[in-house]
Amino acid sequence: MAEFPKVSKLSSQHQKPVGLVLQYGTAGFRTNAKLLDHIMFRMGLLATLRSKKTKATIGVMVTASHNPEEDNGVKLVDPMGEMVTPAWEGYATQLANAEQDDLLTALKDIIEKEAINMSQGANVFVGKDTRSSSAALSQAVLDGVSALDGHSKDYGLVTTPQLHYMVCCQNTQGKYGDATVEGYYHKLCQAFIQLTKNASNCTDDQKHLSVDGANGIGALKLREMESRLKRELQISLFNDGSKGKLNHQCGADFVKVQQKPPTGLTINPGERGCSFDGDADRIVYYYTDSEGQFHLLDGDKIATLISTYLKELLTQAGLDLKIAVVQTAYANGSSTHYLENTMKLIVRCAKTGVKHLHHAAQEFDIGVYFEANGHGTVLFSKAAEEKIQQLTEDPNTNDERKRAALLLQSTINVINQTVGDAISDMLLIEAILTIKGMTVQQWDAIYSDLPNRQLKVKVSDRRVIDTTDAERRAVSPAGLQEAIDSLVKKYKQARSFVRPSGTEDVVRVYAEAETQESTDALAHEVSLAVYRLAGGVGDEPKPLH
Ligand code: 16G
Ligand code: MG
Repeated sequence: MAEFPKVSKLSSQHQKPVGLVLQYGTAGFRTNAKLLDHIMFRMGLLATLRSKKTKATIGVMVTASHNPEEDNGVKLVDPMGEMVTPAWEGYATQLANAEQDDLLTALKDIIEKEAINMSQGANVFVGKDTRSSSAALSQAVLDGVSALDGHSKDYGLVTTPQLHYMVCCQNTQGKYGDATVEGYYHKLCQAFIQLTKNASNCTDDQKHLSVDGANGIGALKLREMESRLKRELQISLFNDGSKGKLNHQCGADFVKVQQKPPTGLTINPGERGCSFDGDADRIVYYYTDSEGQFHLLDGDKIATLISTYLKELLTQAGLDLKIAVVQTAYANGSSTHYLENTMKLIVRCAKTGVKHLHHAAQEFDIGVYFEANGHGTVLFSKAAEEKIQQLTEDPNTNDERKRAALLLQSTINVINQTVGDAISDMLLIEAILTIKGMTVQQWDAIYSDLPNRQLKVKVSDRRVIDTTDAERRAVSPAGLQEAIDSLVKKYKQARSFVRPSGTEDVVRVYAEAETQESTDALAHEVSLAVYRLAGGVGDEPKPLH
């Protein structure tokens, strides 16, 4: 096999710190930016191999999403814009952790295992977020691609979903859209304008939305597209990165975890606002009522709004398509209950992490998937898209059915089906509220969340916890699930589960119940059970009150 002199030469400029071990986590590598130079170079190599293997364009996004500014990370994007397949996540970890002298061996190992034809061409799209470390790190990715003589295109500053979109457009020869930022704006804004143009009952007040850009890339990109929406949607953009620090006291993660508005954003009572995260693949909505009470509309509320709207349109269009909602164990029990029992929708539960939900949603004609934290999108099968298209062209369709089919078609175009996308989700939500003439309060009133609580427990090795049933039940350590079951029985409408985090060295505990008091008591008791049965370290968890 070849000796890759260029890899040897360039990799010496991107040396791995001896002994450093990092894992390709739930959504890529993520840690302090100072530790990532060699990882980026090697992901450039790996993306090039993946491109040769798939004979398609592969994406590499440099971002650490909602993490602090000092961190950075990298995500790999597969040909249809989805996240890289699990076997290659394993290769990513192997390649990342090979000591400097073993790099070529690790590389050859992957080439052999995957029987990669090295004379095949390669093409890699690279994007980055606004972190100060991102420029040098994305250059390291580009170096990795050139070390294997791959072709690369540097998109510079883009949101994570924009890069996913570019990859999909490129590999579908433009069928999904133009692989340019301009093409992305054009497709989404056109669809949004189509959707909202006939909504007569929308006042100027209702057209106003405050957006918290988390001082990140989403703010920059929203600024670029804002003028195209002006008449239909009036955006006030806060935390646009001009002064504040990325993700600091703002952004979707802050708002969801703290259950309070981001700093730096002012909205009047009753007005709606939304927050993006640091790479704009996540969104949550909120408002404050006249008593000053904060109301969060998270991924579960978003999934409910979208699936209800789609189901109504399918009925109006007379289309028999199988629609389902995919959630995770973190979905509020009230949302699941409402979707199953009132909306009569199919609901599936998947493991935490976008790739798992995405995969589950692909099994339906229309799969609406959202994590409670605001990651999500809608997938339409090819067959569903074709049926909708046919209906819009059918001369025998009556007006009501045609209108519904046209709305469905524009809905498909406003959605970024490759991955959850804060900008696209925002446009879809705004369009639905406009079409339905619905206020944020009415949306919020569809169902009431059960009180819930999340806690973290430190244990010596979180891998002792193994789960099943989409993380809803623990199979090890022995006795833990039984302990949780008997604690849950003490409270009304209660539910609780534990799982090892995929991004932090902790065990996460979730509890919900009829009242906040019983929820907090349950969360604490389950934390104690984890601490005692799964090797807790440090002080025992203390009661919340
Ligand atoms: C990652 C995932 C997110 C998931 C979270 C869980 C993507 C793009 N991101 O951020 O979906 O909710 O991990 O973190 O898939 P945890 O395992 O620490 O609870
Ligand atoms: Mg993100």
